[in-house]
Amino acid sequence: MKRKLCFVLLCGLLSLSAWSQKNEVYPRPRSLQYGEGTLALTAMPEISGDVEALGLAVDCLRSFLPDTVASGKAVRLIVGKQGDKAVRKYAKRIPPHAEGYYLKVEGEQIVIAGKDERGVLYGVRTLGQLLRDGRLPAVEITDWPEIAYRGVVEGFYGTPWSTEARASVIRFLGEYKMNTYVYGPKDDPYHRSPNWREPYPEEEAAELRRLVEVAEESGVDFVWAIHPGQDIRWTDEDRDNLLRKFEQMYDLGVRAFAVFFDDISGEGTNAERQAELLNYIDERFVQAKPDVAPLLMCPTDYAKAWAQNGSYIGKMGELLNPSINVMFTGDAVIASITRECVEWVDEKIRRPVYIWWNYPVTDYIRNRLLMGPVYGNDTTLTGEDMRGFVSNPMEHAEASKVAIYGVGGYAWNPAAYDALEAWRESMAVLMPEDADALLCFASHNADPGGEGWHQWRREESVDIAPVAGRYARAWEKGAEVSAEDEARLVAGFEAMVASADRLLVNEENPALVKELTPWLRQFKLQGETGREVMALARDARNADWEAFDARYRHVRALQKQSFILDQTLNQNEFQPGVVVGTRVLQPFINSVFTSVVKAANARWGTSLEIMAEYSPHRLTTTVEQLEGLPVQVKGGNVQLPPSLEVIRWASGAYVQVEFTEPLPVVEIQVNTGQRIVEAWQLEVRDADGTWRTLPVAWKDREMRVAVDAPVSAIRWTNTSLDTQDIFLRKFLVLMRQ
Ligand code: 14T
Repeated sequence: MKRKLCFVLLCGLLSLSAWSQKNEVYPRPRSLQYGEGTLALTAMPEISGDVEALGLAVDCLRSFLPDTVASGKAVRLIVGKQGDKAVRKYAKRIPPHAEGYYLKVEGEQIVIAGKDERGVLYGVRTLGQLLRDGRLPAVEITDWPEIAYRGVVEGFYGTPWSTEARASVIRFLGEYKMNTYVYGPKDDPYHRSPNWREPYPEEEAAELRRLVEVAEESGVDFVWAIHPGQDIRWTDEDRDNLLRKFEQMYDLGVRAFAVFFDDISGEGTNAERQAELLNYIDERFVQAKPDVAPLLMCPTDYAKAWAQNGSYIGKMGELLNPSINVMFTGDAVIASITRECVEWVDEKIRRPVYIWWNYPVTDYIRNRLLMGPVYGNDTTLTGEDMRGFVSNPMEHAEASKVAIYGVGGYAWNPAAYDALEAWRESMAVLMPEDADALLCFASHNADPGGEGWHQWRREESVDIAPVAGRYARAWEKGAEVSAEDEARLVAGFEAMVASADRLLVNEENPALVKELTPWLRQFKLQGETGREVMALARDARNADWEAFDARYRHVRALQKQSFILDQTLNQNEFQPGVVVGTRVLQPFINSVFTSVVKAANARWGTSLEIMAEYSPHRLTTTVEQLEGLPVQVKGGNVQLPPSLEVIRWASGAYVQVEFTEPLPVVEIQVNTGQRIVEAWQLEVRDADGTWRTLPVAWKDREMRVAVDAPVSAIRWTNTSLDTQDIFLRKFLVLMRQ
């Protein structure tokens, strides 16, 4: 009972610890020393310093203090940046780093001495975080950021963020001492080819102007990026087109610019021409205007996997003016940032790299959310290794804040960054009252899945994974299950249902709830299915046929509801649908369901279907590992989920997918992780019921066979005399849409 309670309370306890940390400063300062006692601060202090010149810092102060002068003994705030008269006494305490600050609370006095204007602002932000219930702790802080540029690059494909969403993220960046928002949504036609030459229409221009203001108010640099590479001509005319566009953006208030050359083909990829253009822009525009920040560029070979011999990227290093910052995504498009890769690219580009981190972006897996902790990047990297670190987020702006918060902590001070702590804290920042429910949801929605283009993976459902593994293996082997494990799993599923219910009606963060709703509905169903499958296992163990029979029908109904959600919500042309808990929970539920129903069929002589997820189509197989595998319907195509383990395939064994009716199959794609030609046979059953064998053809490392006829079933057979071990990385049937 104690254990069970422990688990039920797990999410709650995590959030409690987040609560007790709430008055800690985030990102964590370099050095923080608490002194004795506290200071009451309930109104604006008496300021010594040039209030006019302090600008943003004073606005920020007003945001958390009422603008009335305190009655009684007034608190004195000595504030200014290096060189200001007010803080001359503290000159030696100011850290010699851009955006750094010194802060001291002692007696009735507060000192904030910044290295520069940003530093003063950050000192005030820290003060705001220290202030709880009108009291400040006595404290001495010396603090500065490790990485110069920190924040977000809105650089994904898909629906660009709304102006509201952008404003909200920009304010969030400022709040947690990030200083950069790079504007580069792939689906803004005025950012990219073919319309990059055109000025923004009035309405869009007005919205961008507003965002520039929000950034200004937040202490964040708004960097506007152009993406001209797909159709640029290396002529004076296009060069002038680009500069004219930059001038228009300058007129809207933009003071930082970027040029992206990623994801293009053809003439635009020419390294020398790119460098020539960038240097020209740098000299004639960026350097020529005293108030424009250093130019930023994204190269065509932006990941090491593509930059292999490094000749393109090496040329960039050689040719580009030294003040131009160069972006890079790491070893691969989606990757954890390693020291080895950073050192490699730094040497090639001859300057510290500006990391474009492709997390939590989901434009390649649009049916998922990535809400796990930000972990895995090298924590020994310093400002000498990296000039910038920005996160490419999801098209869901609010949900992306979980990751953005983590990135802020990492980039401020990699060495002191604690991934799990930051992750838990972010829940309380986004939803103070329902932080535990949000944490429960986030803990099961973290892994990109490793299918398709990108292999990068994330841990998911970490607390329950070992328990789930033990329980599922026990059922598979027909062994005794542990009552304790069973109780923990049931409690885990109940926590999911409760969390989903609470989050669905949460009123603290409507924007977040709106983004999450499709996934919350799927999450609730998954919790209910999990709970019912656990009960089904109990009914089977108790040999209670009546209970089992009723429960089986219920589980079937839940599975079908989940299928319907996946076919109706979040429909897009790339990865339509809504999936949750894909790494641990869904495979667990499927595996237990399959084992339990198999056992029931054996015991009662029934032939209940064992295929776990609902599908209108059927799978039959003599390959044990594939039994119960769902036949998925994705965007009108039919597929089997990719196997992540080797599959033992006996001589003559087959897998067969049977459709509800003859369907217009265009092509069949099978990827077994190796090139095999002779020992396998692919057959289709035509509309008239006759089977025919298809000639096998290879494209890249995959088998692809054109069909172009109505087909009622497909069969894939090991025709060799031996058992074969293969992966089933892909089994995809493309339909005429
Ligand atoms: F600029 C780059 F650093 C970059 O990452 N470019 C795109 C980016 O816009 C996108 O959000 C990201 C994640 O999908 O990856 C890049 O786009 C790709 C990457 C591919 F490997 C598009 C197609 C790919 F095959």
